[in-house]
Amino acid sequence: MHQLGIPFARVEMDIVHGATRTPEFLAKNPNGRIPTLELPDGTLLAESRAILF
Ligand SMILES: N[C@@H](CCC(=O)N[C@@H](CS)C(=O)NCC(=O)O)C(=O)O
Repeated sequence: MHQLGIPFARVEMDIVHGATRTPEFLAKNPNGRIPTLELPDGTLLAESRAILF
């Protein structure tokens, strides 16, 4: 996204302490993993290769 000049906000997730296993995060990505990309319209994308594509 840096290379394409697409603005974004990066949110640090403390995976060691379960930040990606909370109900709030699992509602965004049921796999409970990062990266997870949230678009301005609320669309959510998981899986790094899918996000890159
Ligand atoms: N296949 C996934 C793998 C993602 C993945 O394993 N992410 C790790 C961090 S690198 C993670 O979220 N681990 C937290 C956990 O499993 O609770 C992708 O390429 O996006």
